[in-house]
Amino acid sequence: MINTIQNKKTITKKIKERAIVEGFSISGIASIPGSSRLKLRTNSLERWLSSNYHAEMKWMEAEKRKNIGTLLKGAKSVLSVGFTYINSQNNNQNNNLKVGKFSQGEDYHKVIYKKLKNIGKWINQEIPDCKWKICVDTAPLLEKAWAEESGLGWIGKNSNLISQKNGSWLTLGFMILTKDLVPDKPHHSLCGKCDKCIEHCPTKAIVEPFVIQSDLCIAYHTIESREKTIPKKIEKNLNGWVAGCDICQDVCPWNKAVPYNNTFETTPKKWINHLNNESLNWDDKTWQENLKGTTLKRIKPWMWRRNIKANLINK
Ligand code: B12
Repeated sequence: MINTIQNKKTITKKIKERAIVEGFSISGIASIPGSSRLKLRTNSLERWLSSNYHAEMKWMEAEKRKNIGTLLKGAKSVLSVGFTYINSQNNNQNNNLKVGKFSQGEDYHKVIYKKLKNIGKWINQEIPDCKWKICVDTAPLLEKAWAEESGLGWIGKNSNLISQKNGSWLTLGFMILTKDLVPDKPHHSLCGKCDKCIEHCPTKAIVEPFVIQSDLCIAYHTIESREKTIPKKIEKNLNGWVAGCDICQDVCPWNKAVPYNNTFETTPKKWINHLNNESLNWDDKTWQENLKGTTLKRIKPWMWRRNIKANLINK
């Protein structure tokens, strides 16, 4: 019995260490089905959906999102990882047109997937009877809630997962496992009385602490919305944002002195720091070439033109 517990502890530690070796800045483990906190977060999702805060993102309604067990038969644990994307070459200060820092380098979906796959290969050797499944953003999973449950950090008032050491400049990745592992303790919130994110959001998209109304969020309108035009009340507050928005994270005190991850994966594509109105003349082929390898591919050339024009109207 003691041997089994010891073995479980050792393998848990090794998996988390592998994640750091692969280049993640944080890693943690949660047990499925999770604590009562996870039930609360799932209720929050229900409330969010019934308030229509997902706007046109109908895919957010997938029932599976409420039950991680449906993603892998026999799932017992989750490995959660955070990939730091902030790079000392990110420059949104003096730019005419701005792009969210999470999307300035290599496509984080691919970067995280590749690293997790390496961990998977290692698991195949070490625990051959363990099945695993990788989820990065696109699977119906309440990612921030599971990251919080795994002890990576807490869900901040801006609704992003914040780590005490690494702030919120993290994209998240998950590996669901059929192996029973030792869970980490969920992190408690350290936002305290700070409301900077709520106060600084120019479109008042944080309608109450922790809750984003997507159709008020600049990130939603510039990345997700397929509407032909951007609503006037958003348009006049764009202030240069053409793809995503970092305001609620830029003002967060937990992001003030966090370590950079200056790797090729996070280095901004050259064109991003020089993006200006001339890009309106780029044809679709030029856009495709520039967007290659980045997560910005999701934004179609016509949407870039829509977003840039919307910025110009208020110049
Ligand atoms: C839909 C979506 C969006 C939408 C909606 C945003 C949102 N907050 O839901 C839009 C397009 C607006 C968006 C924007 C961005 N996104 Co986004 N998005 C997602 C996605 C696909 C689902 C999020 C979700 O489940 N929303 C549903 C609602 C119910 O969840 P929620 O806001 O997280 O609500 C939680 C809190 O309210 C909390 N809660 C409720 N009550 C209480 C009370 C207390 C006390 C506490 C502590 C918490 C709490 O519980 C809820 C459920 O977990 C995830 C990937 C995934 N599969 O999870 C990425 C994800 C959240 N996005 C991400 C990123 C990077 C962004 C942007 C920063 C990009 C940018 N620079 O523009 C912005 C940030 C905007 C913001 N402040 O949220 C990262 C966030 C990483 C991190 N550190 O947290 C994720 C995790 C993708 C990834 N794999 O890395 N996104």
